[in-house]
Amino acid sequence: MTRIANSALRAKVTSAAEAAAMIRPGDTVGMSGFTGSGYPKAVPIALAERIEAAHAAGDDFRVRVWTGASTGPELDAALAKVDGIEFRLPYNSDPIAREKINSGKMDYFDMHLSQVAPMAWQGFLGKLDVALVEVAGINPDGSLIPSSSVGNNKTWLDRADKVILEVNRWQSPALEGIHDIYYGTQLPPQRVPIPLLRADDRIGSNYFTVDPAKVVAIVETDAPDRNLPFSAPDASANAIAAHLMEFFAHEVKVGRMPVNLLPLQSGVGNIANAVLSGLVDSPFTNMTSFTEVIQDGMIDLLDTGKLRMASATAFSLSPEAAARVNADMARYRDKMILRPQEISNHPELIRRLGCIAMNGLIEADIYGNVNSTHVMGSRIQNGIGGSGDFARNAYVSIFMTPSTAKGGKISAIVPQASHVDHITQDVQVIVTEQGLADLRGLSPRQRAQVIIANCAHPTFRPMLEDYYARALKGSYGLQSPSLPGEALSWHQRFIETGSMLV
Ligand code: 0RQ
Repeated sequence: MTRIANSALRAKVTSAAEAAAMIRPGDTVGMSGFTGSGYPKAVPIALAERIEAAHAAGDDFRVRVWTGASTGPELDAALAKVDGIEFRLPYNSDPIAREKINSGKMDYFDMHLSQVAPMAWQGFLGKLDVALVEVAGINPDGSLIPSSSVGNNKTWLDRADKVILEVNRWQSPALEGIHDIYYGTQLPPQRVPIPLLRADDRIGSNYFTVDPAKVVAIVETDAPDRNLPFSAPDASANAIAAHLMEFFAHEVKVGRMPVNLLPLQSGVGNIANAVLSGLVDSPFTNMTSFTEVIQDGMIDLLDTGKLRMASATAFSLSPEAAARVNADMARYRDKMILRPQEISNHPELIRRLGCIAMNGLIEADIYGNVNSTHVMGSRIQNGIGGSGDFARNAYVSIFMTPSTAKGGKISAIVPQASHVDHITQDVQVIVTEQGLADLRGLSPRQRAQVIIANCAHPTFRPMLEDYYARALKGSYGLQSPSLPGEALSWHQRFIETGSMLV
């Protein structure tokens, strides 16, 4: 049965190939999709086929792609494989697109996720030609039932000249009512406070509105969201989770956090998911989350009743968890809210609610500068995503990582970060399987001692101690002692020998 209840819009149903034919070379296309959910699944593949045929005929055909965050293989991989993406923002985790970016074939603008919609409205990103958005259904009045992610869809639908919709029957009809689409954002000088005081407040509508005259094509699909499964927590992830549970208990004991903690934000990746699993066995109850993605671990927490509600912009579920949640959406719907990412990640709201931010890192230096994005300072892994939105504005900003990477050849704690996403002021706690460094109120020299002692792997700790001792003697200044000629030599050694070890 069709999910398009508006007859005028139903008349616009067409094939994916015909819809893709409406996208021109050089167009900027705002696509739905956030961490493998709610992305269009048919038109990008048809567009990739068109691009491949154009390239075979010797024609240049590439598009500029804006999304919410990462998407699925039918979008990023399909288009990247045929060299169809000229420019991409604001976040990518697809391996094929990553390879194109790192080989210089694709331009990538890695942005704070909360800033994408405002910058689009401010006109800083250029013109948006087409919105290509997956929805779960269309109401008789033409309003749209959002899908399993909200992302920047409201902004794409409002800003684009043309709109192409994919109506996906695979999405649970019970998604209707889970969304909270806030239409009150303004540009300065008209901007007003956002009236959200608690993580579970609803301040908007269940639906998107769209000008029906802009809708040029509608494609019906029946295809699952495709997220990668999480790996089961290993000993290292469990140790990190245990250190954090101890930290939370201590914060409650000394009166710096309430017994049900504060709204949790949990980043992408296996470690973040493992920490959520750690909270399942914790004494904390009646928790809330104000975050950007709902992962498997958060579903487990909701199932135990320890988490009362989760606010986010998207699901980021393994295939098993997605099937489980989809089958029972009517029950989960009352405990979840999906918002536009400019609201889920809004600095004003994160600061007001006092979120506990927990994000992954690639490397941290001995002063607590964090690199979340660039391996060896130059090769993009994913992007900053929402980590900056949360880290700078959180009540307490926590970063976590195993102390080594690539089978122990790389230390996650280094003399100097090879790229900095989060400056020391935005990093209050670092935790590895070795231990936790509480950096609040510490000077750079005090931070260095705690980070080396508590977080570094025993193999690399003496090397860091040796570097720091020599920096204390030979540094140009002693606020943050450093030896510039040596500080990045660990990275250079890895590039040359495949290991940071001497
Ligand atoms: O590489 O996939 O080739 O094995 O990085 O690392 O250990 O699986 O860790 O899944 O927790 O991801 C920072 C990438 C951590 C993530 C990062 C290599 C490692 C592996 C993944 P392989 P792990 P996680 C809001 C929050 C930025 C965005 C963010 C991230 C791969 O947390 O993208 O926080 N964060 N968003 O081997 C070389 C090192 C390394 C390293 C790890 N020091 N050197 N390689 N790796 N450390 C949510 C959103 O924004 C949507």
